[in-house]
Amino acid sequence: MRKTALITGATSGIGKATAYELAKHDINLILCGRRLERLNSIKNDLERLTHVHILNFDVRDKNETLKAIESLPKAFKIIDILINNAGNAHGLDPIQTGNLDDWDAMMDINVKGLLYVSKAVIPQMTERQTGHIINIGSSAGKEVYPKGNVYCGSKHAVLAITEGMRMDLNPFGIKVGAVNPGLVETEFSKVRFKGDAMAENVYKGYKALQAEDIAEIIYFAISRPPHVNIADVLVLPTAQASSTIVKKEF
Ligand code: NDP
Ligand code: 8X3
Repeated sequence: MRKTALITGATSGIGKATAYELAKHDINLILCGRRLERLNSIKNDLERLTHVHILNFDVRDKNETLKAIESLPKAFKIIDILINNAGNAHGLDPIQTGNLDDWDAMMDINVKGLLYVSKAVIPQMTERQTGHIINIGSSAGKEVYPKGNVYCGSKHAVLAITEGMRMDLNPFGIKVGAVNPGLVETEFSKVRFKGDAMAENVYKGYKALQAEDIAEIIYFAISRPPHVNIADVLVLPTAQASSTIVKKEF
């Protein structure tokens, strides 16, 4: 029987690449994001391969999130795979000059948004005693770097929540894991630096991971046999040894 996956942050980067990867493998898709035009265009593209439903909401809004997931039509009500991917860094500033709106955005989207979506999806998984949740963490969830303060804090929280979910959902046979990428060339830096040209330098001088690299790892994780749970993966570009060590050639 075909499975259904709900992907947050499916309009760009890792989430979008994951939608394309899963569609190739006959997985039905619920694609979420705020940019409706993009959701519609991805839906049009992928409907040749699989069944697609879009949900247009902001994960920061608790009520909107719960309502959107509640509104799923019958054919999409059973969610087998939840990929909590929506998120971004906002700013790269020392703690003493950090921007409160940036801090709110990171905690509200990366941490609380992930919780709201999970809260809406988990009950039908516990009821059916099956399901798979993959949270997109980061190398920043394993290691703090200068000026990374709140973003690193949000991703450390994602990893703690992932472990907590795995423990609490263990009696229900639900798989929970985290995929933690290092530097991936997406719109991430454009968002972090608010469109500043600086964003382009982040991926210069070395081969960064591509969104498709992460999408393939996510598919690998969800295609393991029932007794295998990929609990935690750290994946870096070959040029990256740690958050602060990247071999660049110009
Ligand atoms: P992108 O900026 O390309 O994609 C981010 C996605 O998140 C978009 O689809 C965006 O959709 C969605 N999103 C952002 N804010 C909200 C919101 N408030 N409500 C709903 N959706 C939202 O970045 P990436 O693909 O790189 O990032 C995806 C995940 O991977 C994030 O959790 C990020 O922290 C993580 N990550 C990224 C790394 C990198 O180097 N790129 C490395 C490690 C982890 P829309 O704007 O349409 O709502
Ligand atoms: C994204 C990777 O190093 O920019 O999570 O924090 S990093």
